[in-house]
Amino acid sequence: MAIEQLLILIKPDGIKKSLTGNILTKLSEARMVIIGAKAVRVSRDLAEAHYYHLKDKPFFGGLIDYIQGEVYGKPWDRVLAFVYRGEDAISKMRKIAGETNPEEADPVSIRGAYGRITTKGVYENVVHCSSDPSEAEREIKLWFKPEEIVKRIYPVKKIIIEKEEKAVWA
Ligand code: IDP
Ligand code: MG
Repeated sequence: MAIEQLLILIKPDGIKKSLTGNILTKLSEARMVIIGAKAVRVSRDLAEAHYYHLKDKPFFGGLIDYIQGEVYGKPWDRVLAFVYRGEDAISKMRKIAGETNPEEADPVSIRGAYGRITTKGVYENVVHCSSDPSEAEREIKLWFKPEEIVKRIYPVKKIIIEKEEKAVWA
């Protein structure tokens, strides 16, 4: 038993199909706590960094287009990103998410219930779910800044940034 945290993304197909509520309800069965949450328009750099370990796969190009969501048009070209934390969070959440291939996933899992494989071969599997603690740490640090998470889960350092342009409420 270990306290873990992980990154969950509701991918653009989940948003377009209005599945956000259903997905969060299913995930809540694991009784984990949300410690970070936001909407993100995914840049190509972020998409490629997130899936860098798959860059040599034949489906990589389609996967990057999918996670960026531009094919779905506005306002669906975004994802919802969450950090969940709790006991054995990764295995519990992966079980609820289901297997990668939506056709092989348990039909009661999120991917089994809501996912599909497109005629172009893209696995539209509705959610991303980190698969081990080191992947989770890499992904959380890629998607979230320390101040966007309500708990100090990893060490931080203080730096002074001078002359940085930043938008504030007018
Ligand atoms: P995971 O999301 O279950 O951890 P990974 O192997 O890390 O699975 O793959 C990342 C994503 O890449 C998957 O969620 C899916 O969208 C896509 N993907 C994985 N394998 C295939 C494939 O064989 N064909 C098409 N897309 C795939
Ligand atoms: Mg993975």
